[in-house]
Amino acid sequence: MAIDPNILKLYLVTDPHLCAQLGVEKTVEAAVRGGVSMVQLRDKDASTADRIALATRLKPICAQYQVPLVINDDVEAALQSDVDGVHVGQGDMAASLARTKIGTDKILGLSVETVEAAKQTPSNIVDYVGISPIYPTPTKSDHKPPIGFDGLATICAASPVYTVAIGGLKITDCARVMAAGVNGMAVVSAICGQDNPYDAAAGLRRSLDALFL
Ligand code: TZP
Ligand code: MG
Repeated sequence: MAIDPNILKLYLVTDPHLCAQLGVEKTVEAAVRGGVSMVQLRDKDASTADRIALATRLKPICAQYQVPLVINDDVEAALQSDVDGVHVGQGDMAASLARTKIGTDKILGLSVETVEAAKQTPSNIVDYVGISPIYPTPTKSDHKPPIGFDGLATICAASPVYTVAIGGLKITDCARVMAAGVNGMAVVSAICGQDNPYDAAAGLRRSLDALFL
């Protein structure tokens, strides 16, 4: 519990398909070198054993840059690989149960798509919420209706915990994302699958740092 909100500034969520050419490990390595502040291993189709294996390879890469690594959805994989935490959605394991399983020291993130869900977020259990989707995005097939920047600001204001925005965000969105009041910006395709993930991450980080002055 009690995270430093700066870890949310530039949050990379991985996608094995978008990263296929370079691979997830090399993409993450380039991204953390470029200035990503947090990484979420997200692979909807992998087994828990696969996630543990990949997380175990990503851990030293992230640790070298003091970048927290969390796993999407899979509390068991997060526990067994001893990463920094877990991120759950509204339809996944209940946040309270996830917290009980991971203990008080690990990071717990929760996805919220509505003001109601944000308001109901237990601030003694959840460290941050991921608010989505800002735009429609092909990266997540089952996403909820896009909320835009006004929706983002409204949900952010209703959230009792730190916040990060996600869904179709590109470098050109940095100013509008941060103006909505969130602590950071999460991206998949703006880094994964880019010709040069290092340049993509570094560019995003420069834009965000310029707004944090
Ligand atoms: N959760 C809500 S939208 C999304 C996730 C994982 C995908 C975001 O991907 P991209 O490529 O940054 O639009
Ligand atoms: Mg989920």
